[in-house]
Amino acid sequence: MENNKMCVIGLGYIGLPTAAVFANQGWQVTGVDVNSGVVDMLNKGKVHIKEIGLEKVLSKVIEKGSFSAKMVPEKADVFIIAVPTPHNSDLTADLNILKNAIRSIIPVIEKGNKIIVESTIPPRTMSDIVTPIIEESGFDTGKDIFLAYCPERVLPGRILIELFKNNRIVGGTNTLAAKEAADVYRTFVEGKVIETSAESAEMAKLMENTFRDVNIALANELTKISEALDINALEVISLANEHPRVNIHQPGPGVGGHCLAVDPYFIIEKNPENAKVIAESREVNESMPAFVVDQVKKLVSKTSKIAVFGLAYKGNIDDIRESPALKIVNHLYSEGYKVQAYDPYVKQEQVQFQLYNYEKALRDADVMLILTDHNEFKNIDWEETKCLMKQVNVLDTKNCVENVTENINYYNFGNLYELKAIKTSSPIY
Ligand code: SAJ
Repeated sequence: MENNKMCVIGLGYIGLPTAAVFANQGWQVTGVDVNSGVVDMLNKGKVHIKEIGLEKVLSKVIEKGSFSAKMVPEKADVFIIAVPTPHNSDLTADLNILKNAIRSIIPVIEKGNKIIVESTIPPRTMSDIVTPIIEESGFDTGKDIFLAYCPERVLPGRILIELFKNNRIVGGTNTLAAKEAADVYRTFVEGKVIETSAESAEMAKLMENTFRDVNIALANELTKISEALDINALEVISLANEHPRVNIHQPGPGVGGHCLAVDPYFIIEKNPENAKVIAESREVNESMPAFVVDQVKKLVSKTSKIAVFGLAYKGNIDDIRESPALKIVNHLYSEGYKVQAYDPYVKQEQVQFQLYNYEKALRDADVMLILTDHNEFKNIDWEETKCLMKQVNVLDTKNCVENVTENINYYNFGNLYELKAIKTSSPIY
């Protein structure tokens, strides 16, 4: 392959798997990261992030000499930028890391190079922020440099599969740039590689996650309305979804993760006057942790012990970023509850409060509060639970328990209205 030198800036969840896959497909890849510890580890064939199959591919490409990690960028034909775009305290995007990454490649770029940004960014960032940085250094992005935006769409745990299989959107700052950048992905992507403008690609990426956030907000709002009107929200969702063109999402304790709970703000900041449904949806989803605590308050008095089951933002992973469970735990502590939190995937060093094992979490507890749909929580051993807990109240905010039996007090988002009848001013036991 000619013109096959690539430099990937940012060796995190997206950059590292991307660099490893390109290196395994015949590209000569230099991976760049500002963290010297990460660079040293990678050069020894050890990965710093958990992802199925990644270490194997990395060792292979290091052995065949097609990948090496460095702290500064080198000359290449293609540059891929995959650095984080965190948000500021006012929820606007902090683009400093992205700007520094672009500036870091300026000394090594040459006419004819392709620069592709994969980081999630607010709409118009390519034209309003990235393009000027490159043009100020004397290059004409209309003809010297091919500049494009290609959002990532992979799901942790399946990254190496999805990098090959998923369709990709490649938005150029002009049509030639879109084609040149798309051809880079066509060297290995099996899905469709669709060429478009940078603005459409930026907005499409954000709308994919915003679509989910808004739809989850609708399910959460339905839960609140149904609780007030004594209606089973979960039954309503499954009935409505019998319609061939309806797909109401599942309600829950809130929306977590580094995508759905963050990306909508990148749209809101650019056009708050019009982003009304998007902003309201964020508010509804952000209100869910308090709503869950309100249900706990109806169920048991404030001195009770709560066995919190699940801290990760979604099932079967250890990721706690933006997890609503953390907000709920902190809220319960501040209300005076004794919290005994357990998560089979999350380690003590990831959180500020004490973690318990399964048995200790349930011991003398008054409520089992399920906040994550881990597979481990689908079939609870009720006999053991009865021995450990003071009273078997279960509040399953993810509707994930499959073996509910009659002689436990089981609540999910379908029968919350039953809690209204319970008076917690005097303890119910
Ligand atoms: N959730 C609900 N109800 C639902 C579905 C999800 O409350 O019906 C909650 C989950 O519990 C979780 C949150 O939403 O707290 C987010 O979970 P998720 O699985 O929907 O999304 P992520 O953030 O893990 O991954 C998403 C994916 N995007 C879409 O499905 C549109 C993924 O493909 C993207 O790669 C990723 O965001 C990203 O990087 O943008």
